[in-house]
Amino acid sequence: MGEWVHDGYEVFEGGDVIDVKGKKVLVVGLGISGYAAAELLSLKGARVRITESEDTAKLRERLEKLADYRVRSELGGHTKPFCADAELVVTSPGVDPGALPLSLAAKKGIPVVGELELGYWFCRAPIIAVTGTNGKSTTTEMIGRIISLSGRHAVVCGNIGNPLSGEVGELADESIAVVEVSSFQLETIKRFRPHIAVLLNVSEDHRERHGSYGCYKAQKFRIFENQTGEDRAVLHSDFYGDPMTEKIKSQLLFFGSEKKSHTAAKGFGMSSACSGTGGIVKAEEIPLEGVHNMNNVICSVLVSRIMGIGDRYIREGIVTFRGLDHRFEKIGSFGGVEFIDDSKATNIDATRWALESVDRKVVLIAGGRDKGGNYFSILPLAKEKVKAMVLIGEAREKIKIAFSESIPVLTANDMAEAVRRACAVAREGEAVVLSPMCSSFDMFSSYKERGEVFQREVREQFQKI
Ligand code: UMA
Ligand code: ADP
Repeated sequence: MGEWVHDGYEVFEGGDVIDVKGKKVLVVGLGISGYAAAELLSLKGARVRITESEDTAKLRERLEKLADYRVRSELGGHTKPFCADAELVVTSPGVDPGALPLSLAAKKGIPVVGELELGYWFCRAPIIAVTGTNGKSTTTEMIGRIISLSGRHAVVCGNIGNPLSGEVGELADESIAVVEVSSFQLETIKRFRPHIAVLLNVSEDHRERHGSYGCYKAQKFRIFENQTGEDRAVLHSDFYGDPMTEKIKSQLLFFGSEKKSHTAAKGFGMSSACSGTGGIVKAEEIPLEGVHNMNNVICSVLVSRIMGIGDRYIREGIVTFRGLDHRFEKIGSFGGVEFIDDSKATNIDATRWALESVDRKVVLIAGGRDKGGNYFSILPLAKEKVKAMVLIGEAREKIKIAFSESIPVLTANDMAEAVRRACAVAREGEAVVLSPMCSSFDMFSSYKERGEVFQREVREQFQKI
């Protein structure tokens, strides 16, 4: 694994040596990424400053935890004088590239990297990186579990809610970092080079940040950008023949539960494709439900096999994994109505898969903060599967335009009202599904809180009866 060991700095094209020791480094944002980056940089001897646009008790508490490191900070806004004289800027994924500290750095030619890139510089372990519009967390978690079951030390981290920078201290040469990677993070990589890079799927998402589908897809493909012939690129067979796939320099492997993977196999030899679980586990033994999850399982089998993990561990990892909370999570049947919490469906395609996976008529609770997607794209399926919709949040009027001519659409001011209205419409043998197609930030702190409130309201409804 020697080639994976970094010495803590990188030489960029153009000759800039980013050895952080003694360097003035500006960290932008004090979320979990900024905190982990600031701590890692301090431990590596950098002179750290943090600039943060908000000023809250939580942020002050977080800053307090960095007190031992003599970090300088400004909360409540980014100011020019504070951000001006950095030698390196480390940004957080949620910070827009146009934000003042980043535009200032760009003007002055100061290198800007993201927290993921920083973590990579100091990561001694090989990296399995997983990206895609949907299924990242599920697949990352499943791969991590399988590797752990085999007895190897694996750390699941990244966009899943656990920054790589905060984990590098735990990772030894023989460990494996299984890293969920978002398009926001890929936007600010320079040398990030995973040993195995996975692309699960790409569909319309994050238009508010990337502007167009093309730009978003291009960011996703950056996961392969620094790979060489020694590395592996694992892609869904949908990407077979895609002009962007053809630019990848690492060894290509395809997976997929559809016929297409056989076409891919023809091009690359059967050993390069995986169109099933290779007999390791039967479909009926897999606790995860839905066609979409089958893709995640097959991908995990392929990645585990590349890593040389024995079939019994792969099997055990799959048959014991019941899925993550708020992802197509069946929370129970009340009065013959099935309730499903799919709060993590923050884009249209995730909801499409949820509808595909329910074999009943659905009362769909959707809405939240719009991300610029085209809701009409799901209309044909919705006409077939959705009995009625209950819309919440900022996007409800926009969503209503797409569906109200074909499907009964109700609106609600909060989750309690949405659940009440959905329960009034749903009949025995049907399902109430929260699958919002939108982010949660207009009404909740996260998809997690949204899902928890939904589950609480469902239980309250049925206690009253
Ligand atoms: N901030 C500024 N200036 C700005 C904008 C934001 O200072 O111009 C500050 C905010 O006030 C806040 C901090 O930056 O205090 C937030 O930074 P952040 O948004 O990057 O959030 P983190 O807490 O660091 O969490 C990030 C990811 N968040 C985003 O990408 C928006 C988390 O993914 C991820 O788990 C975490 O890093 C660890 O890697 C969340 C997410 O929604 C779950 N990801 C998107 C997705 O999955 O679709 C990409
Ligand atoms: P991510 O981390 O990419 O957001 P998650 O595993 O958290 O992915 O799942 C997010 C949403 O996408 C959930 O609604 C889930 O049911 C759905 N989903 C999971 N895997 C896939 C997939 N392979 N294709 C499409 N949708 C998926």
